[in-house]
Amino acid sequence: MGIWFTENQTRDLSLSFRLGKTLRRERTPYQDLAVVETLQYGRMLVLDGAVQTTEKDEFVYHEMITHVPLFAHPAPKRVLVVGGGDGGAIREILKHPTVEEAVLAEIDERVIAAAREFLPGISQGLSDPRAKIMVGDGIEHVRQARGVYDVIIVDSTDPIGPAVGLFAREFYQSVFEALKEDGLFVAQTESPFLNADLIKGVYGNIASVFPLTRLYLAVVPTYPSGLWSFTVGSKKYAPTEPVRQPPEGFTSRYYTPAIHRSAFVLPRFVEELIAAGPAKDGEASV
Ligand code: AG3
Repeated sequence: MGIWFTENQTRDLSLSFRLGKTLRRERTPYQDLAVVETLQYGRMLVLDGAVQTTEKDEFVYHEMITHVPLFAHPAPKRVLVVGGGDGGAIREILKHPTVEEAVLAEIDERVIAAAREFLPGISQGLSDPRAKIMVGDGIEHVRQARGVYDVIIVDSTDPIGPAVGLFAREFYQSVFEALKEDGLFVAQTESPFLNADLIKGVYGNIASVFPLTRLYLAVVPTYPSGLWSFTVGSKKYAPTEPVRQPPEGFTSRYYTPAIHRSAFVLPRFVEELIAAGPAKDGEASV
């Protein structure tokens, strides 16, 4: 039978992976961290029992959380990733030649260290000269930044533990102020099957701060339900259309300009989830 890792995705649903070696297991100041070999999906990073990324399906999430907002912007130069210490989002951002600086604000230095050591294909971008790594509280960093970023990407864990504040309206207000006048941002916003109330609340919160709010979907097999959502808040550019062609030499495995457009085409039940409009005070689920 071997050894299995099981993520309890809800009280009533689990996903199990047969394991090879456990490469790292530690209690960091913020969370329980593990890097394990799975036989199905390659190496996997787990934080507080929740699958963060695997070698075999990380490309979907990292390409979609970055290239959708970046190709909606005519010339992104300064990009911030909040969370995302594995470096996958940074690797993708650096595929855009307009980008001069890709800043990573990760609270847990041990995540960066584990990714550098055991997930080199994901973390490779962290050693690029255009990548700037800041170990610290992303909420504080965003609060102190004013009108400096073209794109902000919130690559957080689930809204429990250290990430709770990243789903709150006050945070989206700080994100708005940290962006340039034509900036846009995206946050990973969980599964429409399993986190409907969260999506409703977050969508409403973002829509109460940004003039343009849109939600898009991608398939991430190792995340709960496999159908994952991302929510964009934009000051000026419609996020639904790429405004540039992929640059010379650009490679991707999931993202294409057609996928960009189609990701915003939503199933009826997801449309209905976000149709309610901005949540009233006290109504947001977080
Ligand atoms: N961050 C989103 C992971 C959420 C998955 N949730 C779960 N397994 N319960 C991924 C970070 C990758 N850079």
